[in-house]
Amino acid sequence: MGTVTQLLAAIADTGRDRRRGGYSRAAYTSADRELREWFTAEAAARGLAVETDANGILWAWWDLYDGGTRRPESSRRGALVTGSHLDSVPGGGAFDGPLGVASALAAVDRLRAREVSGALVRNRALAVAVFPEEEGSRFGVACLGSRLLAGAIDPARALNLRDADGNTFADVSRAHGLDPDRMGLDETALGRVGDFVELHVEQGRALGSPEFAGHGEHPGPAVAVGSSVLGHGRWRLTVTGQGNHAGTTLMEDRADPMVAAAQIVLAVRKLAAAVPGARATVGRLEPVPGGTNVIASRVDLWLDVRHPEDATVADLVERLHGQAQKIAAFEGCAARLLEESSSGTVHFDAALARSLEHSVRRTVPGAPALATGAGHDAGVLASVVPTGMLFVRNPTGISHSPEEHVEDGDAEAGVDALADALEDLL
Ligand code: HGY
Ligand code: MN
Ligand code: MN
Ligand code: MN
Repeated sequence: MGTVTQLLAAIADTGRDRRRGGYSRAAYTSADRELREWFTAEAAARGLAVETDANGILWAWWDLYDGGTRRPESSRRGALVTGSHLDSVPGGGAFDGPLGVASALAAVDRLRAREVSGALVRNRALAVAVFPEEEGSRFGVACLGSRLLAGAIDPARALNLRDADGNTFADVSRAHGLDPDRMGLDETALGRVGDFVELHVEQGRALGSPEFAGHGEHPGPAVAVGSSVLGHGRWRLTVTGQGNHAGTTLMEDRADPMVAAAQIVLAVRKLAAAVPGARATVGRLEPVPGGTNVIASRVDLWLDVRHPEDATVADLVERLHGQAQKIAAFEGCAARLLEESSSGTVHFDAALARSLEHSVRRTVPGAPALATGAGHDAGVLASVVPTGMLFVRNPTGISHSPEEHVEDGDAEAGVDALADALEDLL
């Protein structure tokens, strides 16, 4: 069966991005298919029944048995579910997503051994779930799979989302054997989720020791219990100007959207820095047509804004939009804002979070509560089912980067904590 480190080693070459470094594992690409095959094989090796639902979510079922007979599918109602995602951001790290999936498989190993020894008698089935397009790196909306499952996005809107090559989510889903007409709120699948627990690599510095800030054993607890997910949203800002020739167009004759965009990026930092707790990022900027000797006709910028208060996110975006329009007008351009996706701050189910804290603290004394600045499928599911999260130390404190890291010992501590938390809930 293998440790979580060995499980992750098996996919260490899948989706490597030679140009950016790290991994680029977008949904429904060849890398994603390889990861799904890896997961399906590992789940089958554990006797888990793997199914893909209408929204493309993988469910690996550890059903209840009466003697040697598997109980009917109706016994899956109200099951305990754990899992995460396998897709990545462009040039992402090895742990964001896969650590939660591999830890869930390793935790099932521990629990199956406890059941065989008679130490564990389960009252409900358990499933390991893998949600597609959590990063939203291909179709622009984060947690697309869990949002469809929970009815948190209009399926018609989701199906019309396009990737950078213009492929619609509907066409790509169809090419992967899904039926777009069946996508959306799935009461049957949701009815099977009694509680959901996601283990995830910590993506900031909360568990690492700043003075170390790097590989190696850090003092203090290696596992934290999630308390909330920061509200966040994504907007696409389009700045249009006058495309032209870089050599024949005098400087005073230009309406250059790239010049406007540069000032807008600076305005984003200035405005967000003045709001305590706010985070705003322009991580992606695309000039069109993008020629070295061409003044761009248009520049698209993608804005990621987060804050514990949803009203503050909305206010910050409104002010950014106003600023962008002023800057664009000054440069003879125009700016337009389109929302991609947003979800409010999520506080986890207190009862479940308390029970997770209780069991994690047995395994990891002093495990703190952690308000994560990163979005997660658990943040979406928390609106429809009792949900909790566990976080495992990332000593570099860096994520969405090849520098993201988890020490082997901490990864094992994460599996121990997850197995204990799940056992308490089974
Ligand atoms: O963007 C996020 O916070 C998450 O990693 N999808
Ligand atoms: Mn991520
Ligand atoms: Mn993630
Ligand atoms: Mn290391």
